Amino acid sequence: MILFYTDLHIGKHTLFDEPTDSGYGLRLDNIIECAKWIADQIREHKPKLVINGGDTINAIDRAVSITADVMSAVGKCIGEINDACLDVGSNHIVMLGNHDKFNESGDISAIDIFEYFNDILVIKEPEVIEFMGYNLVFLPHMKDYKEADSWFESYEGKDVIAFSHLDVVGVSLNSNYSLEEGIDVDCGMSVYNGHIHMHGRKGSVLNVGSPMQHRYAESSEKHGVILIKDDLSEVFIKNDVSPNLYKINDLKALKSLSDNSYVWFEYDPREKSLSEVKKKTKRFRKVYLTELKVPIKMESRVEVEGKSEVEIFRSYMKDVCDTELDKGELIKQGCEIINKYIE
Ligand SMILES: [Mn+2]
Repeated sequence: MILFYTDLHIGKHTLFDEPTDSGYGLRLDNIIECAKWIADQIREHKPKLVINGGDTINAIDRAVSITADVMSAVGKCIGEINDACLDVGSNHIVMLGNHDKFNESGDISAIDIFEYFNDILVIKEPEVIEFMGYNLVFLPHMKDYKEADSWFESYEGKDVIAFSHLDVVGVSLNSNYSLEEGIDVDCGMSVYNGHIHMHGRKGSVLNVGSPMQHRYAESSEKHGVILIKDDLSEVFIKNDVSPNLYKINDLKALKSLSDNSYVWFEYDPREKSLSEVKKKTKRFRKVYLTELKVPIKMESRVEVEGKSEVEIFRSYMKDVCDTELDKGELIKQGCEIINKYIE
């Protein structure tokens, strides 16, 4: 049995981050929690091999985000998972993802630190390993899809399982963007792919998905890991520990969300009061409430002419407000506004 997990993206880049008692902050706390959940799955299912499909560390932005707390979290996360592997006697392989790379080739990468530990096998180049009667093809991140396809072709029809961190043609990276280039989905062998955070199958490629949600746009019911049994049947293990992230402004949509959610709710004060919204969102694990921005409609824009600011203002009053400038009235209204804010 093989357990495949991928795309931990250890780093602080997120919209949901704030200081926490642990000192790591909310984002790193959540990833550590997720890594512990993966360790629990390893202890429970006792796979012979554990494969990390890449993008372990979010180092893609030339390492600016790799601060001491991030490095500590990396140790904690991979340490937890590797301890579980040692406990049940599984091998642990960590593959290279694009976010781990320092340079295009990836010969310098954030996962190089694991090469110095005996218990972890780091794979940065395409490689084939024989394991329990199967050929396991490993295809870490590369931009040359033809090379990837040629690996698939050369092993077609044998007892092969592939593990990759690659773009896949036609697959959505998130709800806003889908890929135009990538590997062929009809390559004729079972491919378990990382890189794509949304779980789903496309041809013979199973995009396993990240074990937790990293961004709002990756909202999906399915985040977790995959177990591949010895008869090659697969089981998806859903992660119910890590929160779902939502940014919404529709009160009715709140009903269907699980309690284990971080909800950024934009409320319209003309429709619902803050206290009502607070009541309706109380059950969620974390809630951020902000007032809905009222967008400016393009058709409501009016060009006003004038040379000086006073002239522009006068013409605005005349053309748009259909009233002549009344200084006394303006002062009165100004004072009312100021008083409102001083209260
Ligand atoms: Mn990736």
